[in-house]
Amino acid sequence: MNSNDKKWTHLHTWNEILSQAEVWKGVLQMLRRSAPAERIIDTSSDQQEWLFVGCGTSFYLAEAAALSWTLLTSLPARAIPASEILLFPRLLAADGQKQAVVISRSGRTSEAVRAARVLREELRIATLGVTCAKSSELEQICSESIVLSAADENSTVMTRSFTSMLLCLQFLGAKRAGKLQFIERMETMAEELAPRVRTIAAEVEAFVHRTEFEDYVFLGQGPFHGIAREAALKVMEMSCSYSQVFHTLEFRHGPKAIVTPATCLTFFLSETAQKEETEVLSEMKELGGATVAICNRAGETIQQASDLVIQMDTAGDELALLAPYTVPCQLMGFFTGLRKGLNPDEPKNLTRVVILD
Ligand code: F1P
Repeated sequence: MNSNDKKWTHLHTWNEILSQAEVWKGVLQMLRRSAPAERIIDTSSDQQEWLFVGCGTSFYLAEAAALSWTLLTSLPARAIPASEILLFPRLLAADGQKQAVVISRSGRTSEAVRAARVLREELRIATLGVTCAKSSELEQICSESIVLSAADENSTVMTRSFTSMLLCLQFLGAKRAGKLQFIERMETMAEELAPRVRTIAAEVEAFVHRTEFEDYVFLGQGPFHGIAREAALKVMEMSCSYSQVFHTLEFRHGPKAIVTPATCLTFFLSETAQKEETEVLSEMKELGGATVAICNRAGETIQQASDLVIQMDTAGDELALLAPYTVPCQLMGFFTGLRKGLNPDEPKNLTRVVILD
């Protein structure tokens, strides 16, 4: 039975997940001509600390973007939830120059908009808005904004908006660092992944239908930790399943106590630390957990220790793997939600935008 006969092909979330690689290609082409992107790079100085700000999925995006930024530019960067800026503004020590990036698909999330206003108007910090919505409050407040309207979604949960805004920030970091080869590698990755997304979807769908789990753990180091946090949120939002996140090697220090055959452990394997991360993967398999390895290319050890292996098999730089690594877990949340009789387009308890009084 092909996917056209399946009952979910009309869902916004399904079509938005499937469209990602094509949207990435368009976003990267647009950024090559983006005047705001040029201005931000030209006006930022070398002494700045970069603050990446968001809520929910957009905060986990901020985490992946901040570590990507430092690895690309060698500049200090950190991610902070918008709420922390509002509740504990003294966390933003006054010392040193800062540049802020506020991320919000809708550009309307109350905490994100309020944080942008505090940053720009009270703390006098230059603030870039990154959003998918046209003419938003965020865009009106920020000194510069990049609007990725092609990545916007009808769905409540964020999928292609997450990966596209992440690629946008990695593009800016590479541009800031003069690493134009990295931009070409992102473009190559998007070209190579476009024909593979449906295959990955079929692999994840089959895995979800042959297994059933009580809880989920997502493990990643370095910039992959932000991806692990987003993966956990996708599974929580779309399937109402209990998910936890740890730095991969941290899982040995106590949390592994929870491992049973009903625990699904997903490993986001970096290139830098793949040996050490794969050792944890093998140990958790020996403990009896169910294991999923998301990697670029899987050697024999990874294959033997995994119940499911999703390989990207792309020539891209390690940081170019962050966006495609997110796709299998968007699909894990999607298919697990369907199997539990839920509708990923209408996630329980959630609204598309959190607006506070
Ligand atoms: C942020 C967010 C999403 C979440 C839900 C509610 O939205 O928290 O991460 O999945 O849709 O809104 P935004 O600020 O990026 O528009």
